[in-house]
Amino acid sequence: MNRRLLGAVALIAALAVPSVVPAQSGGQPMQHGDMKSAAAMADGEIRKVDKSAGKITIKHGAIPSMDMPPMTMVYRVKDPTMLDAVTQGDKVKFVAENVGGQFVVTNIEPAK
Ligand SMILES: [Cu+2]
Repeated sequence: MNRRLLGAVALIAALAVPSVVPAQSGGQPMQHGDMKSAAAMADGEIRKVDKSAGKITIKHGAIPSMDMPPMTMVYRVKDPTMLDAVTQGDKVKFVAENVGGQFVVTNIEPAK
């Protein structure tokens, strides 16, 4: 058996093991089965909706996955029809992605 190949396989196996995230007090319980979207949702409040530009201003809480502290910022939206569902002042939960340096909201829903 090729030793270099074995080493590579071991490395890939090590990288595939998810890192252990310390439990945060006061956080919401993890939901198994839908971890992808559950982990990425951020809390926010709509400050401005610009339908013609396809942009939305959100005051949001910390987003650890994007290394962002709480702030108010402008996002583009993935689909302009998403802006029809929100109004200034709404409390929302949303998912954002960094696409080539631009922050794009890919999902948004009313906060309960
Ligand atoms: Cu931000």
